[in-house]
Amino acid sequence: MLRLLPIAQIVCAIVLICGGPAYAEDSYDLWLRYRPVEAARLQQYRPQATAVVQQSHSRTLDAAAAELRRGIVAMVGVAPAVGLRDGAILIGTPGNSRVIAALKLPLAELGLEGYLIRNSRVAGHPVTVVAANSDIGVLYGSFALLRRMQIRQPLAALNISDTPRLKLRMLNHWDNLDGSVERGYAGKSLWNWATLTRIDQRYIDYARANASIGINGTALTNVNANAQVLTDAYLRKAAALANAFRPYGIRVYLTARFSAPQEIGGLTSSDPTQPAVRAWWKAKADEIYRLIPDFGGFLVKANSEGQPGPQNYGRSHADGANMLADTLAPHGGVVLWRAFVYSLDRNQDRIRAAYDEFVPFDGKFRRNVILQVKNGPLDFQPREPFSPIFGAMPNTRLALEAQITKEYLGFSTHLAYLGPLWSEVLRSRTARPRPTSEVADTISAMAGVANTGTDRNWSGSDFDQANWYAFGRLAWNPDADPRTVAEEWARQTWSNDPRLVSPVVAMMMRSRQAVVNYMTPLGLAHLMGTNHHHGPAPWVSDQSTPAWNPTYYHRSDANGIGFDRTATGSNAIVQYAPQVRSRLLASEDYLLWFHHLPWSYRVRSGQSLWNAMVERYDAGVADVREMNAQWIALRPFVDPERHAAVAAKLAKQLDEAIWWRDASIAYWQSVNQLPLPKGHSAPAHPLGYYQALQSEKLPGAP
Ligand code: GCW
Repeated sequence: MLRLLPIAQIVCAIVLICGGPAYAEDSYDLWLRYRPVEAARLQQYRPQATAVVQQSHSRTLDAAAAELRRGIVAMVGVAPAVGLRDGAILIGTPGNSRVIAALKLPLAELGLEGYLIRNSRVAGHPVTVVAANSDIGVLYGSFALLRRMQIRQPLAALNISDTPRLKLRMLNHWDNLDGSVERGYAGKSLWNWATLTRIDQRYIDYARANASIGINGTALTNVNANAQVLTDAYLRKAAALANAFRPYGIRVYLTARFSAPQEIGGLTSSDPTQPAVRAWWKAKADEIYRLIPDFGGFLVKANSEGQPGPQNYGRSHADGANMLADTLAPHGGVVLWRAFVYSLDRNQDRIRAAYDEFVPFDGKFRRNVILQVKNGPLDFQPREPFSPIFGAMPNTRLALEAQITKEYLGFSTHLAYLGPLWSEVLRSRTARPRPTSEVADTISAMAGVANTGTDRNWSGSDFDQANWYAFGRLAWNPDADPRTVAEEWARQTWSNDPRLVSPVVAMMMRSRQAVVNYMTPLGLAHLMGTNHHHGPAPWVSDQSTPAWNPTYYHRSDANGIGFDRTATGSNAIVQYAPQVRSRLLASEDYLLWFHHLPWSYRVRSGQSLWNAMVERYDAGVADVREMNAQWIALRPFVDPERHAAVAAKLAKQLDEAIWWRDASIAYWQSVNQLPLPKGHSAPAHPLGYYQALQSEKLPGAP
């Protein structure tokens, strides 16, 4: 054995060097993999990607050209030339390319970020033109052209124009200065504050990935903010990142801790009405803009979950937001002021709080304040109705905050594609301010709580990359079909083989509802362990923090279950426009969100509520079982590295789905004493087992 070891090592080394697939996949390239095009398509692509032609230079234009070259050489196998010829790709704006100006393209409607891709003729040569009003539009168009190639669409007879519907499309990193990430499941923070201002390739690749999906802003730091980031040393580091991201159209934002004037400014108060406080913030804003001329602005969590804010001084959210906004306005910056506020009083309905707090201030915020509202009124649950603030503040700019990192949907372990969740919210009818309005019509921005970290695969799992991707695509076009987005992601990320594409898309499209079913069926919410937010804990009831407790939300007893938000209960339903109330109240997706019902209540199928719940738990587990089988069957079409990584996650997800189902059922049975419906097997363990497991007294949590 001992003598064999060196030989075994040599054999391993030889296999590593010579053997294996042409590409070792480590998931780092995200959806920008640019793998070689199959022979049939290659015949079409090669003559249409012979050169990349630019008539002037800027960092953004150069980045666009470099990306096209990188993609083309990898996909088509021939390095593109630089001069005009048949099959060239010509990139630019009328301002920086005489040839493009001469084409007199219809660019007027495209705004600053839109683009146009067209086949045309220049000096007798057939060419493809990627044109826009700005270099960043050209970059977006270049990525769009590469996407077409990656998903094997024809390059002939192109006449595409596209422009983002929302002006601001940003990531929010809940990254702390010590490198930890709040609710991060993909390693440490991407920002290495110790080595910054040095720019690592990873920052550039982050910017490329974001630009490829149209993200144009990034808040680097946690909303649970540390004032230190506003000190000179950190601002210089942030400026280095801003400089690296600038060519990719991404502006940097920072979180502003409301008590910063005291913490780092030596003042005795942070009262927003005090001249000294206002002067401090004004000087701070001026200092930031000297370092970062295109600084995006501040993101603020105030008077929420212990964060300081204007209410500490008897001032309103509007007082606080407007004071900061005034310091940024001369520089063109904005304040993103979060609406995530609530009290822990068990006699109040937590989900009413944000609306009650902010709607009276409609029209009272400065034009450069954007109120940032979570998609639902609670907190990123697997399913919630849309927040009633959307549509209710027509004189205030609103951002929709979505959570890409899956705090409540199984972290980076569970496969849950969030495209359908976000699309469901964005397409929800608010009936305000116009009868036909949908959530997407009421917002001018989207912010996504990022799922990125130092893990080689960026997002903690391969399939979580899809959520980053889908967030960008939906922020660009909230009407985009999440299935189409899933398919384009799958083709770019895995392969264009139809034997892979359709099962992968099918897995993705069923995955979010599966999570809803095994965690929080029929409108239930917030049933997880209350600190880590992972795993079932419907029994938790801590009198000191009621609005963080599952029992506060499900309100179950021997007679029934659910939170009555109709007129007989908290009446939160009146926060919605009258025209949408009946739809929300009638939806079984929100049944126990809005109603407290007896266990014997008959759902639409005719089953009792209890049997319907059990059926959903079973369906959720069955879906995950099938996703496992679907993935195993895909082994021939996926590289071994990524196949194994996903398979391991899915196996764990199945264990945890069963854990959720069994623990939930065991608990509900302890409450309602009802037998299980026919055909359903009893939970593997008694309730006490799951309770102990959740409090981590038992080893071997699933
Ligand atoms: O969902 C809760 C999270 C907190 C988070 C907070 C918020 C950043 O559990 O970790 O804090 O929401 O959105 O402010």
